[in-house]
Amino acid sequence: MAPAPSNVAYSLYLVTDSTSAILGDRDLVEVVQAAVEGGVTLVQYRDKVSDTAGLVSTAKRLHAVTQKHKIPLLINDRIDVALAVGCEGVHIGQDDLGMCHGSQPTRSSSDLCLDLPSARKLLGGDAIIGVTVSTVEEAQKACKDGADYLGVGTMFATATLAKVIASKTNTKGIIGTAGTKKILQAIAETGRNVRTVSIGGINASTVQRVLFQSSHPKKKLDGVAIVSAIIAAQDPKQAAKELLSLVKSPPPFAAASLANDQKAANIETLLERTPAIIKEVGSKTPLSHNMTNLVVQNFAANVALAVGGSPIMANYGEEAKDLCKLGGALVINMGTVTPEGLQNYALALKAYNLEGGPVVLDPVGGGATAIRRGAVKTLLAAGYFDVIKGNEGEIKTVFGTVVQQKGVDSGASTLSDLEKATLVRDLAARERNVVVMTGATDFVSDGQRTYAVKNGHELLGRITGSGCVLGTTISLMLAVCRQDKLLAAVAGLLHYEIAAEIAAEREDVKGPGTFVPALIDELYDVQKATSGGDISWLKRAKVE
Ligand code: 3NM
Repeated sequence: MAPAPSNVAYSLYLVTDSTSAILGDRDLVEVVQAAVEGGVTLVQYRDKVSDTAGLVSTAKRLHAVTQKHKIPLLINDRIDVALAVGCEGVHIGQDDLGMCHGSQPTRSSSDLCLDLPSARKLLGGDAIIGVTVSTVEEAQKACKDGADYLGVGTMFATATLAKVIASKTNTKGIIGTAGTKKILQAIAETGRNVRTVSIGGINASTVQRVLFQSSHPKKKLDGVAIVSAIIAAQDPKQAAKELLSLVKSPPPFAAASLANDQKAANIETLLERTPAIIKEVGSKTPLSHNMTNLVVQNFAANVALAVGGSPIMANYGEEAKDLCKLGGALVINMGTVTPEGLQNYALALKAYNLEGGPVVLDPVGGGATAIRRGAVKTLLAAGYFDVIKGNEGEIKTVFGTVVQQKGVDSGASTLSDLEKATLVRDLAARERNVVVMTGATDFVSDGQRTYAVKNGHELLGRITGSGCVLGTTISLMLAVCRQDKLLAAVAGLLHYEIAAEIAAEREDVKGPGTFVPALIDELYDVQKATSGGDISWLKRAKVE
């Protein structure tokens, strides 16, 4: 017996595909059997090509497999097939809710695909009925109509979807982890216990991040639905086994995080713990792997050295496979972005994510051109960033607000301090990371703790790359403090901005030109002093 609807495990939901591009010339039932042996917890038979007799015959064979393993079998859209087979339920795709009869070549007017309430009437209260949703409104309606679970998507662009629904008129949007989180929140607010899986482009390298980043404090995904990463795998059993074990463990970049009650809970603890981090950078000289723009390469390498780290300016993505194992951190700075550069960033990001090595995103000039807005989206979909650091224009762009930056300048601020703090907090909560927004006052948040740092100097705005090298500084702090990323970001901000203040006050600093070498000197001095136990510079800290 398959479990009752309320006890179904949604962790690893296999959705089948019968097109040769994915299945090849293999027998679908054998592939599904292998996947079920590997640990799939639920199967949906989705076949847009066979006629009704073929569907019923294959569904019966599949049902024999799933029954043996005591997991449910659902049929995509075709209630008549589910009834004929006596399986556990159906999945109703949004595209099918409004166009049940006859618009697809293989579908005839006698095929039975219905809306949810009608399906429920026919199948009864014990049947499992799921619906595909890609918007908050669709999710709210499906919850109200009594869905047992929702397939939330499309997570990432997927070749499978393109092939499967190419003939449909209503193609769905790519909603990513941010869109999924909004839907989860809306479901939580309905007060109904409707289960959820994410679908679209999910595979072994994305699954943990999907579960981690989509998660809303009030509702998590119950699992993931997968087509090609299992059906098209050479060894579907092994693929399912690996995916199930990934679903059940946190991603490497989250594994090291301290429990909330162990993190620096207020300004006093943040300031107290800052010197130890700076000192550790000095003693460990961690690697700061910079994939950065043409303008600041030399400056960033000098700053990394002055702060106590060991820089490498490696823009070739393949190198990250080795570099990510050296205990350092990566900075992806998308200034002077090129198509090839973007591919390299995505490769490196993946390597660091797999290893759990911290990554800083600096979305330089993200709101300046359509290409850079696109690059921001590509990078956010490509992997997880532990810290996103940018000016107001850049952070707004990452959040999804359309702004027009003039080059890499932030542009005039349109936000009050409270609005800035809210933006930074909301973006950090959405991405489940740390966001730093620079300006006259810098704002930093991990979605729960939000601080304003009022250190720094006007001369930082008069030299090129001052924001970029802050990213490099923060990367070094992150390399030694993975457990509390907010603390690492604050330590980096304070080291950098207070050194800038001290440099700007020096008598030999006459303007931007003399400020640059003085800044490098003072970054070095703050490191040296702190490592020697002198933390008097920290008295200048203005954090609130
Ligand atoms: N439905 P893969 S995405 C069947 O967004 C299906 O509703 C989707 O295939 C939706 O795991 C999709 O190979 C295909 O990316 C998912």
